[in-house]
Amino acid sequence: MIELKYGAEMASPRQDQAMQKFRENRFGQFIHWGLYSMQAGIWQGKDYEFAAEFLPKIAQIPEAQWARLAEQFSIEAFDAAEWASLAVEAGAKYITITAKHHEGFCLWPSEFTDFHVGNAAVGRDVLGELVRAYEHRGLDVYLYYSVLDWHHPDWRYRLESTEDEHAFGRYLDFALNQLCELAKRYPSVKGFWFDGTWDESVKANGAWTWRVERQLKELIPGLIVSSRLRADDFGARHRDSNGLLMGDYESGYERRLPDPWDRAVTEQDWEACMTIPQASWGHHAGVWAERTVKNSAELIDMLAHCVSLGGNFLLNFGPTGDGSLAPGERVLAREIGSWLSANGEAIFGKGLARNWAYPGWGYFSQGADPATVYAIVSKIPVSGRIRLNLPAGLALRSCTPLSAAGAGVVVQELEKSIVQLDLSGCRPETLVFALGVAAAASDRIWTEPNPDVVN
Ligand code: JFZ
Repeated sequence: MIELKYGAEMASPRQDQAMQKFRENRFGQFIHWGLYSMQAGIWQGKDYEFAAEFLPKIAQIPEAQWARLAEQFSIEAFDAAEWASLAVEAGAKYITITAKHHEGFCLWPSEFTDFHVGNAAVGRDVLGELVRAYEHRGLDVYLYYSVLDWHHPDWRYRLESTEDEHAFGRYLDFALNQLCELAKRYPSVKGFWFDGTWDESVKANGAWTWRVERQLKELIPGLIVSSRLRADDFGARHRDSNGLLMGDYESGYERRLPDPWDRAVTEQDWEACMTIPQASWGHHAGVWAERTVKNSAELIDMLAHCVSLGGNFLLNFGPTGDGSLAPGERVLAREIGSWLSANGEAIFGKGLARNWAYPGWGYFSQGADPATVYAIVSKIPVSGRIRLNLPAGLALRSCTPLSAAGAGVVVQELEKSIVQLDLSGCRPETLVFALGVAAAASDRIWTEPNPDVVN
């Protein structure tokens, strides 16, 4: 073990109530919203085929010109209660909002900069409205904060001179002040999701990242902080130089999920974040983004995939620049929500089904009850039949579809631990459904390994 001052604080996952709540929530709504939402990936009529929140960099827009967009941020169609309603309809249990993205524009009236909603056309504390609206509907609120800041004059990518070091030192004070300000203004938030910490300048300041985590946790007991904040004494990120996870959960799964058989990820808490189009977090109005939009069956598959490996799924929404929700995203939210209202039992508070190998046609999940396993069927084979390979020593007791979609399932016990489910009678229009499988110790004990279980 290397001696570290600013390494991981814990060797194993937190078990306190706040962390358990994070874990049970499983499905969250990510919101990327800022000045970039108004431009929606388009500048002077040109569709920039890149993440909309990166437009000022991609289209090389001068900083001062970009900052003036705040004068147009009047968000007349914005209604925090309506956003919260949609999140509830989607079945989300928490929300992570971009308090400040790379552009530096703050959704709360910050004391430490003029570049905020209070000075924009809207002139209100938009973040405060969101925090209250979402909490009112029972959702946990997390704040996204980008340490990278394209607007602040003291931001540096790397530290090449003493002048850089002084400037960046001022920047870090500024960012810490803003973070403490957020914690004091919105003390009910459950956590912080950090971003923009990959540059050399931040990596050279592992001590600062350590201090930020500590101070925020002193201000808000039980606070949950993503691994993306941290660097250690040597600039190692997410994991310290000893390989231990920093922060409370791994937040590095971004637009990708672990392999569905990769059980190593279950050793810690983790969350994957995902865009609806292929690669834009901010609302993008171009055809480019529209072409790649995922459908609800794909997103539900991803949610189940995460849950089956003990992870959370944070699905991103990009509201438009006038404050209204994007129509296509409303539809998806409702479709996911209606699936969850029938099948949520297989998702919320569930995680790895320890003894059940990855089945290929979908995912297994399990909660505290060892006798019940959920089979989430998301890839029905052409044959219309799937196999349930039961762990050695278990026999099937019952198999109950959670929704009408699975009602036509026919259970055929083949031999020993192999059960076949014939799905040809299930409603063909339904692409994903969950079954509750109750398995009990078998009265027919066998000890030889099951040749059909692939390890
Ligand atoms: C970052 C942001 O740049 C982006 O705008 C968005 O907010 C997203 C959630 O986070 O983008 C990243 C960050 C990390 C990786 C990739 C994109 N990564 O580690 O692969």
